[in-house]
Amino acid sequence: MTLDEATVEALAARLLAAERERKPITKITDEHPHLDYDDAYAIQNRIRAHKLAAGETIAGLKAGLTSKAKMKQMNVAEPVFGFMTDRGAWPDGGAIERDRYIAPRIEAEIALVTKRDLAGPGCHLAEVLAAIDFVLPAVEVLDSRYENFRFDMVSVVADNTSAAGFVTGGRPRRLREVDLPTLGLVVEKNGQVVEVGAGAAVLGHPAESIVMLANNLARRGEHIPAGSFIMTGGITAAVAVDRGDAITVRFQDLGNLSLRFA
Ligand code: OOG
Ligand code: MG
Repeated sequence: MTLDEATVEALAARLLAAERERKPITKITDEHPHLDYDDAYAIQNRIRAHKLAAGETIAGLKAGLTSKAKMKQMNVAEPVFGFMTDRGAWPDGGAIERDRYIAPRIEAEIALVTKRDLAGPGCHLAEVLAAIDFVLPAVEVLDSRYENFRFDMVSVVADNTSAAGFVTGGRPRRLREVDLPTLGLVVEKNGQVVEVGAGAAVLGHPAESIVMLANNLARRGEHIPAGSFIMTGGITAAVAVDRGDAITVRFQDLGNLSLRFA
């Protein structure tokens, strides 16, 4: 930890204002080059506290930068963790307000819902598999509060990993009904296929994201409560979207999700 409490609060306020006013800022490591993960998660926690105080509720947890496609696109090398609130929940088949965002992108993910508490340290894959209640498809809406999505690992953690919204629904399945590593998906934008992928792109098995999340939370004195909705990370590179764009993601075994930006 390199920052004092007042600086953590000031940086959280700056990111919240960027989100609210849709005015992107430069990455915070330009000004604080020695910022570490503890600082970054402390800023993210302050953002969470402000959102909860404003009446938003936690809708789920997320892992990001868990696939090579995403790490390459964003030029960073390690998974990051964040949260979603109810304000970002958009209905399947509905219209998303483009003007809520600065420069939205979408990405296809496999989401999992847990039925038991999961706590690190030492959380492992078998424990996570035993705790999964069901599997469902998800599309995440990303929006960086940094200009042109230009950030590094700690800056993006402070910015709640670019979390901005999500769509879920489709055809939920029990874990035994699907094979997550070979589960395929096709991302279409305005009727054209723009990305294809399969679950194994995410750490070999999307449930590994939850292992890492549980162990990461343990370092911060937190755990994954039973009943959590967790997005395991973009399988393919994220796709830029603008007003008028329609997205459909076809998931093997999990149905389709569609959204349009209006
Ligand atoms: C950071 C968030 C990454 C994912 O699924 O990889 C993420 C970003 O790419 O802006 O959510
Ligand atoms: Mg994501």
